[in-house]
Amino acid sequence: MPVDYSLYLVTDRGILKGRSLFAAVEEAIRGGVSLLQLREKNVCSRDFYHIALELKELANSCNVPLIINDRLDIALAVDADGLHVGQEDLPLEVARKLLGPDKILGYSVSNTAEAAYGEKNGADYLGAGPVYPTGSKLDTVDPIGVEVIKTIKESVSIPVVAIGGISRSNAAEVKKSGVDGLSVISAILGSPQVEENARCLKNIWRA
Ligand code: TZP
Ligand code: MG
Repeated sequence: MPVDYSLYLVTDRGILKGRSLFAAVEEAIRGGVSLLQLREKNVCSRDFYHIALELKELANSCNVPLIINDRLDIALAVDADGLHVGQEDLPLEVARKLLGPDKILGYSVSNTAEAAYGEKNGADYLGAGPVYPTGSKLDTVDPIGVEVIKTIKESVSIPVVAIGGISRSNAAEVKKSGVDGLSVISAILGSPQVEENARCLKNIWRA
C-alpha cells in the first residue's frame, strides 16, 4: 500500500512534560497524522521496546504505519513498519539489508549529495531539514531553508518530507516547495491541544 507522508509525527516524550505519549499520539492521529515515528533519545531499551509495541498496535489499528528512529533492533523486535536512520546511524545499506526489502526505510538528509546517496542505497523516503531553526534537535546542521528543500525534492524521485521548525505559520510555504509531507514534533506535541494542532496542519496541507 502506498504510504501517506502528508503529516508525519515524530515523537519526543520530553516535550510532553508528563502528558501521556499514548494519549497524545491517539489525539494526533485523530487530528490527521498519517505516519508516526517513535524517536526517543533518553530511554532504556526495555522501555523503548514496550513503548514501540504499544504504539504499533495503536497506530496500525488506525491504519497509520509506525517507523522506529535509529534502533533497528527495536524495529525488528516489534515488527514495525519501518526504520528511520540519520547521517550518524547505521549505514543506510546495512540497515536495508537487515531490515529486508519490504519495510519502509527513511534517511535524514540536508543536501543533494546526501539525498542522492539515500536514493541510491535503499531509502524509500528522505527526511530533509532542518528547514527552519528547531529547538527539538540540538545536534543538527544550520537551517537549510525552503529553497534547498525544493532543490532536494527536485533532485530525487523518491518521496521527500520536510522537517525542522515547521509550524502553522510556515507550513503553507513548506508545502509550496513540492515536498510529499510535513514532519513535525513541537507543532503537534508542544501544547496540550494535540488533536487541534494536528488538524490545523492537516488543513493547511490540504488547502
Ligand atoms: N531532525 C531534523 S530537525 C528535527 C529532527 C528530528 C526536529 C524537528 O522538531 P520540530 O519541533 O518539529 O522542529
Ligand atoms: Mg538518528
